[in-house]
Amino acid sequence: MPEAALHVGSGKVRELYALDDDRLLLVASDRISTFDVVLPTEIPDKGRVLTGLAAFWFTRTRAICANHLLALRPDGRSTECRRLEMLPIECVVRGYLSGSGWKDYTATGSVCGHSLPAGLVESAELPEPIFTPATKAVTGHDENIDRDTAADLVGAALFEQVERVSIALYRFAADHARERGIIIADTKFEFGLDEERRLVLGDEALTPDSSRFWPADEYRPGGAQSSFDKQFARDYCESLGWDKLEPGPELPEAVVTGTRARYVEAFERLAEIDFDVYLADPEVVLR
Ligand code: Q0Z
Repeated sequence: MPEAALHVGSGKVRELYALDDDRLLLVASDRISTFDVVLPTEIPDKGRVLTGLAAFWFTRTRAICANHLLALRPDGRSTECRRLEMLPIECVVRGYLSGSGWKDYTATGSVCGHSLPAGLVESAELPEPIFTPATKAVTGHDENIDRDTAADLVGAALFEQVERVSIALYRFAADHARERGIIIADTKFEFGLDEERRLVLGDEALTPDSSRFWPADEYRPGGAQSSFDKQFARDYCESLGWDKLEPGPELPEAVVTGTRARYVEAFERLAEIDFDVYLADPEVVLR
């Protein structure tokens, strides 16, 4: 727990503290959620993997967009960030048809106003990545919105900018990941404005918690894909016949170990840094 910092928010698996008027501390726990339920068993170092990956991407995407990262703490799970005025939309980019994108496509043939070719199968790669904004739901699930609704929420000029920047960030990361055997099927960005009202990338970006990571060697369009990071935990939970209501089941040691190994593997493949090297000196991802 950080000292002399006010707790200002809790996510399912993260905590947010105010350091002063201008700075926040974002702390990633080792909690894991499956089927939207936080499990009682933690995955050791999961928060460090996500924090390290986000800091890696922030460092490498600075030319595409400024970001909120100020410092990475020696614990490897806490980042000091600039406090921003966050935009009221979730900036989702999809390169593949999955989740709510697939659901909307089967119902209407389009996703957030993007009319898509007929005959696409579940998990199909899209001809081009699409920007599919969503509202920020306080409880329950974010709701996909069309371009006009999103533009009404942030203004037309800012909408055009977040769409262009989001797609550029996704293309950069998805190309990098694909060359290393990971498909980033979709991802969610959260942007804010700084004191000069410049667009700044905030929150946690391009991690397996804010994105769908799929193992490229197992990619088979025409059905759901296995999750790079959470598949062991999901399969175990499914094998119990759990009703997916709170509380979730405890995970056995083998599932914990296997899941931790997948997170570490994602970090090492994408950052090309040994995770032990990150643990010894987290700032390696900033160079
Ligand atoms: C992020 C969240 C979490 C609960 C607010 N740089 C920023 N400036 C202003 N606000 C935020 C950020 Cl990152 C901000 N969230 C999401 C994160 C726990 C909620 F760790 N909320």
